[in-house]
Amino acid sequence: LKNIKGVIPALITPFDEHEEFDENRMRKLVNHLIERGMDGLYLTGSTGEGFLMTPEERKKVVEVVIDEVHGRIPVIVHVGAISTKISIDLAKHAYATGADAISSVPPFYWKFKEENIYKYYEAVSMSTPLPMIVYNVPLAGLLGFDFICRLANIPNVKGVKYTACTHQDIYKCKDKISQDFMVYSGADEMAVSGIINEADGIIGSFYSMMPDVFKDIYQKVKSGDIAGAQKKQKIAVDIIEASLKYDYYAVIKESLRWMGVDAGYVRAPFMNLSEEEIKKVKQSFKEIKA
Ligand code: HMN
Repeated sequence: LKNIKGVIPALITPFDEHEEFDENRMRKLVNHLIERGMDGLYLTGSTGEGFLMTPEERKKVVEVVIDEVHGRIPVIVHVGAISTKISIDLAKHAYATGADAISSVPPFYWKFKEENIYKYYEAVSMSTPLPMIVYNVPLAGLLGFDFICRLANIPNVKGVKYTACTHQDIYKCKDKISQDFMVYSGADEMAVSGIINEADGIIGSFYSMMPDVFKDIYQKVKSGDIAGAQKKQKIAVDIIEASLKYDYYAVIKESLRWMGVDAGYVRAPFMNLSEEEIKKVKQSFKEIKA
């Protein structure tokens, strides 16, 4: 995992007007993000609407992206599902297709006990030689610092995607587990904080929409220009908060369209923006002061 650092968009999945995966739009988006200097891609996670797709559809997305990336940047495949069996199948497929790493949310919905979650990560991680990035995200149930340290004992668990707000645990993971244990900060609103707290990279939804802004933020923090980074972060927060009023994967897709990259539509139950909403979003973005 040590070569996977920097700004990593959690890739949206473009669907067409009939909610079918749109391979051509995906290929164009991938090239756009590589041209903007993105350091890796994170596929079929929450942002990729992974839980709304069948395993076969998820596999197709992975195949198309890995083919289009063609080794230019690392690809992390989110293989999380509630069923260990499905996740293992997705993990094996990711490995066979040429992914650089896998990642997974813990099994969710039934509020599984720590032991179930440990066994899940152990089985999925050990089903391929790929490094596994465990995922600490409020939506799926937070893992907690001590449990992350325990999961790090599983040989292939090499990092964590950290979307909780307790950012002190980012550097604590590195200090307690190992400096080689990779931590990716997952809250886009707190990218500066994540990097200051020693995250190796940032993985998030809005990096597809604002790749240049976050690349600049990342480089500024790394070079010690915290004030400059924070100035940009504040603008990004305003844009993110304006987007969160809607189904924001739809806002990301819509705004990519304004920028000349047609990223398609969302899949129900997410909702695309109405004409009226598009006007409102554009207006609220215009009102944000740089
Ligand atoms: C993924 O799994 O696709 C994302 O990487 C998750 C990512 O951390 C995002 N979190 C969620 O979607 C819950 C953030 O980028 C988030 O969208 C952003 O911080 C806005 O709140």
